Amino acid sequence: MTKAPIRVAVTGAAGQIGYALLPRIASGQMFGPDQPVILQMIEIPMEKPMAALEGVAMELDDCAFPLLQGMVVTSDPALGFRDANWALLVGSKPRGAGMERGDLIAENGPIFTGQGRAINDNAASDVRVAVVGNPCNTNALICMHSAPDVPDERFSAMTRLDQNRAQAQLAAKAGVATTEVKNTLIWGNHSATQVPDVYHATIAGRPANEVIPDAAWLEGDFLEAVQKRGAAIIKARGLSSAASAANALVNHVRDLTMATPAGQWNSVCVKSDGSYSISEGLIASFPVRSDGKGTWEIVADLTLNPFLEGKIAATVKELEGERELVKDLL
Ligand code: NAX
Repeated sequence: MTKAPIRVAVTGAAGQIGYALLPRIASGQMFGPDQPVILQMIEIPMEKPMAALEGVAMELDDCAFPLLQGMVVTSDPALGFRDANWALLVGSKPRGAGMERGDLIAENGPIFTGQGRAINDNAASDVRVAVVGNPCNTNALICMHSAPDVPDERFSAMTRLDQNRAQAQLAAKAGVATTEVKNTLIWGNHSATQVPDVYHATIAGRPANEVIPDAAWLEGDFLEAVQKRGAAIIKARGLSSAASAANALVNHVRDLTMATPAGQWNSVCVKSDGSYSISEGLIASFPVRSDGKGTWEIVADLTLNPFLEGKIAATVKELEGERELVKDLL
């Protein structure tokens, strides 16, 4: 029997991540090869992005994807989020010249208040929300607080790209395929303070820090390479990560919808329950397992060494500072 379509709302749909993401969703890579989808693509009400979005929709038409059962092209969030089962919040205001991180947070706050309300009032009762637009943790926090009828555990933000970057770096250093590297993990904020954790990762079934017995590299160059990979891509390409970000969002949604293999986890920014000394209520990256039926849990009882404890304290401090900046919106 044919499945009912999933309605997927995507903001920033005419942007570069949107362009790489939409065909992946429409071809079945996010929700599966037998799951029809309807794409509800949302942009800002300005001539250029809306014209670009029309062009994206034309290209999606031209792919004749068997699973794509419909498209909505709109600048109206109420229409864009109507009956949505997933809301992928990719669009946000980019950092302008001379803008501090605090300015960026303040500028983006109202966008995510409005989108949270629109999701609250229009989306399907089972809606789940994934935030990519930066600063994604705090944007997700604002969105969650603006959608009181949607349970908090339905909100997430993305650190899967950072996890994938860490996995690729470890595989390259160890000279193995990426599939041999498991349980790389990101803690905290999706920012330069994020904490890539190799102390719980394995390479070919052995602890990563035994396979790569080079603490100076693991706590130095490796950490920096992951934290600063986004900047390195911008320097090389003149544009920020798009294909890898779209790929990570496909992974992120699958991480939350499919059962996580035994003994494994993925990095997902979710509402903190206070574990690992991460202040309760923050949206922070944790090791997360999904049961494949819509429920996830934070993996409990990992042991943190003093190095990780110190780094996690710093990223938590940054997240607390961001929460303080937007406290009027919460
Ligand atoms: P682009 O500037 O190419 O596209 C963003 C699009 O969002 C634009 O078309 C813009 O018109 C639209 N937009 C802005 N405000 C909107 C609103 N209120 N409603 C609907 N659409 C809106 O950026 P792109 O490269 O696609 O990146 C999008 C976001 O992802 C940025 O905030 C970026 O910083 C963030 N990223 C997050 C990553 C993560 O791992 N969490 C990694 C990749 C990326 O840097």
